[in-house]
Amino acid sequence: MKKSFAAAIASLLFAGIAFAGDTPAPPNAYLYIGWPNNGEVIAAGKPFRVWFGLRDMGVAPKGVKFPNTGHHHLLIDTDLPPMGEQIPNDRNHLHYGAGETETMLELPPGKHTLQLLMGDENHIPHNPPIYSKKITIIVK
Ligand SMILES: [Cu+2]
Repeated sequence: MKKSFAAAIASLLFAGIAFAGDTPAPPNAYLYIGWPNNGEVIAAGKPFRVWFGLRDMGVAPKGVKFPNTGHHHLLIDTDLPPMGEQIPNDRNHLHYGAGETETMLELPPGKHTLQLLMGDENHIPHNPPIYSKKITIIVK
């Protein structure tokens, strides 16, 4: 009994260290993709606008430490990255470090997933992490 309680505490501590950054998220922050909608069919061969929706949290550029803010990351065709470290910077993880709240995107024909994830001034997800639902779009 005593041992399992200790193990539970240890696993909670481990989870806290491994799966979240140090920057607190505002309590009611809500992140969503304003457009496209889940299941949207998009014309191939031309850029489309992705609108980043965020409530009860502010946007600040990368490198700027200010309470209750972060900057947007768009995850394309990938799952959420590890929450305790810097969000990767590659073609599947786009950073909007200037404080952008929308972007133009062009994707090859096919099914794609989009998901937003907030990162702090050092590109590390907040605690708890603030991310949107993952949506699927069809480009054709
Ligand atoms: Cu970033």
